[in-house]
Amino acid sequence: MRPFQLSLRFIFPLAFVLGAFALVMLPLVDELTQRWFLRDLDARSQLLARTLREPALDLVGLQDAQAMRALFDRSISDTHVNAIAFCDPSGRLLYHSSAYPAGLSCQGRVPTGLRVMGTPLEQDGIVLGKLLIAQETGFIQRRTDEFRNYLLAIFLLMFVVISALGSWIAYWGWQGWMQSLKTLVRRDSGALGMSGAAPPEFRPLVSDLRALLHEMNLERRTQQHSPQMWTPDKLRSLLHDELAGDQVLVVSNREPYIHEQGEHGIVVRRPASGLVTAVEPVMRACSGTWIAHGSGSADRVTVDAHDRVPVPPKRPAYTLRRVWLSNDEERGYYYGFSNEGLWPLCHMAHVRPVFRTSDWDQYVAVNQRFADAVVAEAHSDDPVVLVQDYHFALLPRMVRERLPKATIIMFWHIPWPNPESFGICPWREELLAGLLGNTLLGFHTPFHCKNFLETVDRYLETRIEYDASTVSYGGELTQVEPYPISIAWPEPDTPLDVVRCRQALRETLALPPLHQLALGVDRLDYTKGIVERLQAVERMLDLHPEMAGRFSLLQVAAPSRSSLDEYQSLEARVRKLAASINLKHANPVAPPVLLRIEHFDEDQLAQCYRAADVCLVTSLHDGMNLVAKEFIAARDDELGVLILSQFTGAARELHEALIINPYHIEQGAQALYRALRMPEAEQRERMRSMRSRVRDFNVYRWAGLMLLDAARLRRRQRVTEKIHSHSRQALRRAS
Ligand code: ADQ
Repeated sequence: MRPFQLSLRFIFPLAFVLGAFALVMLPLVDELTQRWFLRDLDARSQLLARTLREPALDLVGLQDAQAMRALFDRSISDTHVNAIAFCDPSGRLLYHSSAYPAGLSCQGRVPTGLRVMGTPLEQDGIVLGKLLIAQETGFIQRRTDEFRNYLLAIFLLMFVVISALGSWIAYWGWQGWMQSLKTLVRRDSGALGMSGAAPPEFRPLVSDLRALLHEMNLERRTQQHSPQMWTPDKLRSLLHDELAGDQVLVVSNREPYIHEQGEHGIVVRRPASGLVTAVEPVMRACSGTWIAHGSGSADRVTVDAHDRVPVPPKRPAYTLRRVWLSNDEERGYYYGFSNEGLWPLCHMAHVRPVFRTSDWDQYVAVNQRFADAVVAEAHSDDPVVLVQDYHFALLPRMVRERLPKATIIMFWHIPWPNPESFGICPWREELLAGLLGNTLLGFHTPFHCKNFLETVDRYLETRIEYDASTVSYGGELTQVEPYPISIAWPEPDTPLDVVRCRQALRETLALPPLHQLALGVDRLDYTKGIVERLQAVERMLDLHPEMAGRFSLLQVAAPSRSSLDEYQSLEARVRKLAASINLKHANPVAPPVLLRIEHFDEDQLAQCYRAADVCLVTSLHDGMNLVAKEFIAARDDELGVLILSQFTGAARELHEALIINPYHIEQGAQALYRALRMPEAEQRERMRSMRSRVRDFNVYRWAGLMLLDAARLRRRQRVTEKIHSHSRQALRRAS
């Protein structure tokens, strides 16, 4: 197919050039042949006149009309000569051949289809008259037409032969080129630098390819054998080595720092968001620009004239560029399409997605606004753009159209559903086409990647290489890979030790010092399984009533998307359920459920993680869940038990947690009871193993692997461009 397309590239110009040539040439050739034939006729007439001169003069002298006619008739028998006549000097017709056309006269009148030549006949300087020789010209047009047809046929034949020859050369050239390239790559990937001499036409590419393959091999070995090397410094040096001088732009809906108007002035708040938790360390390391929605009440007064503000406020390391959204835009794009449509669509939590055309319109418009901001912030035509999450499914293609050379990496922080579930979205094709504007598209797990590839396969006309995990769409390639997200491993100088945290938190909550505490930390979202968690607590207390007064669940839930009905009713349901459990298992020591619907700061959360005996993560569906990893990272005493839903991405990594099905309330209750009674030795064994994994597979590794892949794809793109330009030159030489 490819060689055929290549041939078409020169067949069309060839047809055009030959056609134009024929168009110009044919009238010229017509004129030329006609002129040749006429000249030929005139020459014949002159010759005939010279031949007739002597006998004709004799017969004029004898005035023998009969002999003259016989002479003329003999001369016209086997030529194109139509008639011969003799006129006297006064223009009177004296003699003529038997055939004599009616319109022909001695005064110069010539009927159409004849060419007449008059030759004066002189004797001793006296003009005796004029010999008229009339020849037919009809055959000239016939022959010119014939000649033109031959010429056209020759042009056509030339076109067919050149095209066939060209296609054949292109086909074999392409085959040979591909074959040699394959051999070269195979040979080089097998034994770097050990290969024999490359064919001369590949020599310009060999060193590039070798360098590329060498780096890839080294990289693979580094990743396989030394995962613990991922630190902020390593990430920084990776950015420096691999993307030296390249600009990094992050796009997300949520901003990493929100300026709010407080009672005593402006305060800075960090949002409760897994995405911000994960991406912030990357930006600190690479000093790029983060483009996000300015949602805080004091955001506008803290930016400069270009809507930029340096962050983090205490020690600025990168730039935050804020994009302003109207209430309508925010309602349609964020609350509407993103959170009432895509969020439930991608999470199997039995909440039905709502799709409205007006929301979709705002989603398209806001994606375009952010894409414009990316283009405006880009200093070069090939920045590295890191797009975050489901709010910007259309943005990658919009940016790709304006900056075709950009390396666009998108991470989809939530699960990707199966093709049937995704298929209910009325704009599924548009969303998929938007996502295929990415150079690299990342999900948390291989399962989400597989779902995505199958969805693309179902709804778009693409070429998918499952082995290589790539999608080819509209001539562009998107690499789809799993990158399990993680957290930054805490600094060793964490302020309070576990014993002090336990004491402090129990005092704050008015609990006895040895009171057992389970912890839930979430955004207040129906996917987090908070209701199911409370039901498991209730069931555990039903089964083990002796635990009432010795155990409580501290549920910290950050208000989220509270303007949506679904979230309001969830909050009401959680509050009601907590109150009813507290009533049912009321005791003089402590309520079984301590519900805090509020945002905690970093230190408060760290204290909770370190003070808890058990952490409950019971999501009904979750891309990864960073709370599970934060809990593990906080436990430098190597104690504490993690109960983890099997429907989180984290469950694929943290096998030593107590894995449960959150829908199965009994199972949750049993796991909770088991966790509360787990011996310290077992806790330590489990926690140690999980800590080592989370420390090694931290957020720097997540970002590092993605950026390494991006750098690899960038190099590949450059090599591909070289190969293309090289093959274009080779083809040009061949044809
Ligand atoms: P989220 O749905 O926001 O993230 P999660 O991964 O658990 O879910 O991250 C929540 C973050 O918010 C954590 O860093 C946590 O500490 C913080 N947080 C939660 N409750 C809080 C509270 N009350 N006060 C303060 N902070 C609080 C999405 C996907 C996840 C994916 C992440 C990262 O839904 O599946 O793991 O992105 O990709």
